Amino acid sequence: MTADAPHGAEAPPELVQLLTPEGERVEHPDYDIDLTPEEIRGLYRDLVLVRRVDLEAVALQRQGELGIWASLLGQEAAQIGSGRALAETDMAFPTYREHGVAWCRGVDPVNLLGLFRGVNHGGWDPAEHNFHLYTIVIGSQTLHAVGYAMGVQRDSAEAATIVYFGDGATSQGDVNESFIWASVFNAPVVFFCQNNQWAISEPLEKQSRIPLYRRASGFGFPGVRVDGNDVLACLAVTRKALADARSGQGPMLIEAFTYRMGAHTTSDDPTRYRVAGELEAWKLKDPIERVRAYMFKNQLADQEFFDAIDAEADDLGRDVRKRCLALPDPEPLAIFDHVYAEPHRLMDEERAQFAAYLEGFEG
Ligand SMILES: Cc1ncc(C[n+]2csc(CCOP(=O)(O)OP(=O)(O)O)c2C)c(N)n1
Ligand SMILES: [Mg+2]
Repeated sequence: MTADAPHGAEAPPELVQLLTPEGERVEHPDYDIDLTPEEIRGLYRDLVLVRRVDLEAVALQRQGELGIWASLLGQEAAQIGSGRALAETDMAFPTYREHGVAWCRGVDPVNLLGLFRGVNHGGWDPAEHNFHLYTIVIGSQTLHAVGYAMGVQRDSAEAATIVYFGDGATSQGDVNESFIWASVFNAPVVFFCQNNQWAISEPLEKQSRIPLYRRASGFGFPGVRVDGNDVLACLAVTRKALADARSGQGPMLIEAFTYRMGAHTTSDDPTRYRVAGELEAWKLKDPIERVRAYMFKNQLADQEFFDAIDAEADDLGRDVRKRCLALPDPEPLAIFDHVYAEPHRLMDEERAQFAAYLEGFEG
């Protein structure tokens, strides 16, 4: 604040929040949102259904039906809020945990399960859904996204790109390079960092001495920290950032402050490195409970609505499970099929070698 700022003017609160953990609607000077009861009910439905798909996937992994699963538990609001902010022509680049964003982009959850079951390499057409394939190499998708956004810019198209990454990813060179390119070329890209406090067993303190959103200023573009467990705030902040990007105002970093309530993946045991009290504290900030409380208080839905959503979630869980178990095993040689769009000599050689290896098992 400068010395001549008007009396009473205060810096905006660091964390953009529109819905408290108790379900109270609060105002923010820079961000607001006016949703119909129908739209609020739609967001609630998204949150519940996505959590149900996630729980089913964890159960399937535990039963040996998936090789691994990266749970989004606790991050539903960050993903649904930002995902529902996207226009159809916007493009999204996910990590491996963006099941909620995939849902918003119309990707069948069974495709996600197929990837973690090891029977497909993604299973959806990124161009059809404007949702890129999952990316495991930490942070690399930020460069792909900036390149894509620069292409959009050169086509003079009015579309924004959003790219998801974690708190740990902010330490990667790729992410920092992508910040530079985005800034210097004023690329229409929104960097959406889900700060879930952990990068496997590494806590946030090992990644940064300052709040992550403030990193953006060093690269020359704005950053904002939003309550990542508040679906309304995530929607409002992302909507504005995407609109700014589309209208030529360049990149923006959104830090969605949230918490990974589950393990890093089903291969991880968080009790080895974090205390139980931390999880208990974050359970009180649950992204779904606060919307439910808000809806109850303001009579935006009755018990019948909540029961119907629960029933729909159970049906979805059953359906996803059934279709996951019915996924056919691919031909072993199919692994070489979509590595390159066109025939490739190295692939041909490797396919031939692998075919000979497989033949060694017969007879
Ligand atoms: C380049 C690279 N280095 C290391 C890994 C192994 N790895 C997988 S997930 C992960 C942690 C990522 O943490 P964060 O960016 O916070 O995302 P989160 O999983 O918490 O959503 C690491 C180090 C990897 N996949 N890619
Ligand atoms: Mg993380």
